[in-house]
Amino acid sequence: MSCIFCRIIEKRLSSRGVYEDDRVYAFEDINPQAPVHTLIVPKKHIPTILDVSEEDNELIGHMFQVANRIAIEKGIADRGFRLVMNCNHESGQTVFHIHLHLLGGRPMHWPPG
Ligand code: DGP
Repeated sequence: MSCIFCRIIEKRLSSRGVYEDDRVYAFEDINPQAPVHTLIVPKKHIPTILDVSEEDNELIGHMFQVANRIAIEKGIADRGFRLVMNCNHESGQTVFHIHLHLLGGRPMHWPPG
């Protein structure tokens, strides 16, 4: 198992967990870009957005529900937050197991860098 996020999900690598159920694991990003920077990761290994299929529709929706829940729990829902999912190299994707970045706790700028 060479995927770093699969190893984190399997608890072979340590992480600071925020939420877990049978379909997703959410943990704090190791290199936070904002006061809140949590990664919502499906337990199913899906390398990129391009590999998402119709059978994943419910899973992807669930990831957004989990992000909402964490945003509320961390007190950033009303202020606002950003959800980001990178795809392939030019976007900045470095881990090829899809993950939703939940970013908040400071003003976000647009366009992103
Ligand atoms: P992306 O660039 O979109 O593929 O985001 C990958 C994120 O994963 C990046 O913000 C840093 C984070 N990350 C990489 N390795 C680890 C790790 O071992 N532990 C944790 N907690 N986060 C990691």
